[in-house]
Amino acid sequence: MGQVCRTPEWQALNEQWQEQAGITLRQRFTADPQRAERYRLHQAGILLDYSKNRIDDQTLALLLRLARAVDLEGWIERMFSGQTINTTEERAVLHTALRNRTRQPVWHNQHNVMPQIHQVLAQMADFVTRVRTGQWRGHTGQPIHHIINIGIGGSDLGPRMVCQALTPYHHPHLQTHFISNIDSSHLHQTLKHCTPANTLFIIASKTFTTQETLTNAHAARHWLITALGDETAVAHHFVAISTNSQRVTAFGIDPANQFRFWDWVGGRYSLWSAIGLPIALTIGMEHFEQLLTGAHTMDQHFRTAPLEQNMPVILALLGIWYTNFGNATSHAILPYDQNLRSLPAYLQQTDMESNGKRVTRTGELVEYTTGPILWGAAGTDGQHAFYQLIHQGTHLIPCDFIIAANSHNPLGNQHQMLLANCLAQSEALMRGKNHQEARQELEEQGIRGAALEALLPHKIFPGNVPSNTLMIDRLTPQRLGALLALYEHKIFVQGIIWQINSFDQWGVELGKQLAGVILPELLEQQSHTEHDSSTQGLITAWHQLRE
Ligand code: G6Q
Repeated sequence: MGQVCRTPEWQALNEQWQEQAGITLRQRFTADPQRAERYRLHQAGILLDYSKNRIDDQTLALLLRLARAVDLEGWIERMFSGQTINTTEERAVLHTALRNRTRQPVWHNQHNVMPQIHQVLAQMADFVTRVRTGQWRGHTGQPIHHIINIGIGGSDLGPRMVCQALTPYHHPHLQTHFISNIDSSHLHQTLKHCTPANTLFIIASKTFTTQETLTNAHAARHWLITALGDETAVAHHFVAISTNSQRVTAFGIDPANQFRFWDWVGGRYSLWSAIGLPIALTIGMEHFEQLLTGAHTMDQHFRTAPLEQNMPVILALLGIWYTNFGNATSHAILPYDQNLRSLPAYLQQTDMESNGKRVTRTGELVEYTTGPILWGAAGTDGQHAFYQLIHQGTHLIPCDFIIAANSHNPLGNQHQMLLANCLAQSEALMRGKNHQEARQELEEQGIRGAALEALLPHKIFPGNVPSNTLMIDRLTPQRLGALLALYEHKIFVQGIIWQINSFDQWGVELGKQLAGVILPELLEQQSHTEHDSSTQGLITAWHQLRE
């Protein structure tokens, strides 16, 4: 079909943006008292209010036409049915099979993948029970109290964020830690809190070749053996999650302690697989399965709902509207929930690694903007930090507000205060404060004349900042599963519209190659090769500074 920006559907949206530019959100709400009811969806326990967006029925219809022009419905089916849609790695994309809670088979190369998924889930369930009940003993016969996941990127961010999000479900006697950084401070500062006899290491790596993970794993192994004085201790304190069992065995981990997953699970989509083992250990297998169920409910909705009523599709199209027609370059994720404070970092990887691409699936340079910069923080903290720029800066930043109706830890009126802040912010961003309102406010404060005129421009808020609000009843494993699947599918839809492959990550591979070139020079195992003067200068400076 050529580049999507050359289609009549794209052109029509361009014109629509220009025509609608003068209509503010405030005007839209005044003109239509039913607006909130019309632009609202409720699925998988998530209420999405998308009425505070710069849209009307015609804009939505045009966006949906664009989605149909790129055959979105066909691509959804291609993903769910295991076709090789990750073409640069020649892989299917089947993370949805990992949370398939039906008896329906899922085919990959004429082979039903469900039996192997169930087999690993059963292996996880058995292991989780043994660790959580204290039946699994360390080398010296003591139960496990510390679980340390060693992994990075997709083998770290998902489980780390989910464990934090589901803090109220934690086992009382198990503490879970995550080590990802090659910086030895990460390992050192974590091990300081752990006793070797009570510590279980999970080495999580799809490829089992990642420098950071393997280096930290070897250091952890050394720490354990030094403390317990016996190499055979490894069998009681190390398990691995990988697609590469040969390398895991070579590391010295007993095949009985290996948990498998498959190349059709992308790293950043892998928390639903055995990579979720630290989650299951921390919150229990039953809760882990509820997480899968929540995601599955969203999967079914995404696969079967008409595009007009399809929550991931609507969120994706709104993003396209601002990125490609409104020139927005970033998108803020604002959870009003302390336990979701790592959600922005997690979604940063899911979204930016998936859609941070500059060529189409067929290798042409794209002639339009693709994935936005995702960022954000827990809402109330953000209000005292960066919200200023969203309210009165010069960038258009669409926002997602996320809030649970009920707290796991109610205290006085604090949850109502949290909710009030969340709702007030999205309302203020939508309405703004116009010239007249700002003037009146200053007059009411007794400010007059030149002082008023000087202050007035600073007190005006343009408003018209678009936002979505996602509300759930409570942050349970099931709701979290649905929320994460919602964002995964949103990203997929945007990738299809941008005609890119959302499932490869060649940019990550580059980093993996480059570090290996300079290291031997720092270790002085190899004489210096040619570098640019900056890199060379920094290497020389390091040699001078090192103690
Ligand atoms: C995710 C990426 C990347 C990956 C890490 C860790 O989609 O591929 O973040 O997860 O580089 O890779 P391993 O799991 O192979 O160690």
